[in-house]
Amino acid sequence: MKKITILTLSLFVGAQLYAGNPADKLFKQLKKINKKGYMFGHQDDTFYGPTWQWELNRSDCKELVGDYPAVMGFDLGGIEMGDAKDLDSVPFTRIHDEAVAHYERGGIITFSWHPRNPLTGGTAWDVTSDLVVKSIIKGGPQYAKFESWLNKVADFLLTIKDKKGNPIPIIFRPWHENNGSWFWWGQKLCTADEFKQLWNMTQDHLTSRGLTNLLYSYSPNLQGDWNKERYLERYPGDDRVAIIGEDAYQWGTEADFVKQLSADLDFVEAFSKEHKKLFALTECGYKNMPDSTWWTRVLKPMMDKHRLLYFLPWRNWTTEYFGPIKGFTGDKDFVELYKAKNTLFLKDIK
Ligand code: BMA
Repeated sequence: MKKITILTLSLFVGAQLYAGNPADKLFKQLKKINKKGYMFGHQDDTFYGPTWQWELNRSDCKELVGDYPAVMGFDLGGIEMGDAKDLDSVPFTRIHDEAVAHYERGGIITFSWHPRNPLTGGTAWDVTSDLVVKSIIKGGPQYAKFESWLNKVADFLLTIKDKKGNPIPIIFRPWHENNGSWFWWGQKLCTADEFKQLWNMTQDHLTSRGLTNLLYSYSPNLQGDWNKERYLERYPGDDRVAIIGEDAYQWGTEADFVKQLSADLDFVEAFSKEHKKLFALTECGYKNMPDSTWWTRVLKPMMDKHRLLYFLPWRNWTTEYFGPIKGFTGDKDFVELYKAKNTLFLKDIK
């Protein structure tokens, strides 16, 4: 009897492992891809560029190099309000369709979330109160309201399915840039404990809604002087994170950017190795590209020195663009980056 039970149990466990949940499968796929090099990703790639908006079947990346980004980024900001469009005016129906289409063509999908401020009603950047996180975690007056927001996120993410109705694996990176203090969940706006409660509550709630297809990325901002103690202060934990992300823009001088990003990449690479995670530049760029050689002269050499999973320049909007665009400064340089063996676009990961 005992033997039969053990046999049945091990067959069951074996079948579970074999089936694997979608997030585990994606992690394995990413590890394999990472052996070949690092992927190019782009936010809102197929929705608009500085010279066009909302047309179907367009992509600044494809128009420049003849291939789609391997990774496509989308944002959920506004879904919590029941809005039809995200904070950047992209209809959620379009986000849904494009996420599914990118998965069906063999690509990787990532979602960020710039939710409104649940206490003041302002935007994600409303940092007028340092009581926001405290107000939405257990025991807080906005707890029920925030749970209803998480339910709206879950409702939407649960619709991201393939043709057969199976959930599509997604890299989800909530509460990003939390070492800065420009979002209501930032460093000076909540304690480390409150931040971790927020992370856990988000993750546990989405899991309880059946979202086992999310691979979580913890994505602080460029710091320049990480050390273990500082990094671990708000790190949600090895059991809660699969990808160590970093958002890194060149806002100031090139020398400062290179110094800070080189130091951070060294740190996150070592940290990822020790904690068995992958790591990526989950947002990056140089606003409105003023430099014709930045991609291959500044960014690429730093990325080449590390086992990076992907880099994802932010959106190409009219007033602020971060990705490559045909006819714009840096386009020829980006083609050189594209041609390199270790830079991976959609066709390279299929
Ligand atoms: C920021 C800017 C904003 C945008 C937000 C969410 O970095 O690009 O204009 O609304 O990201 O995409």
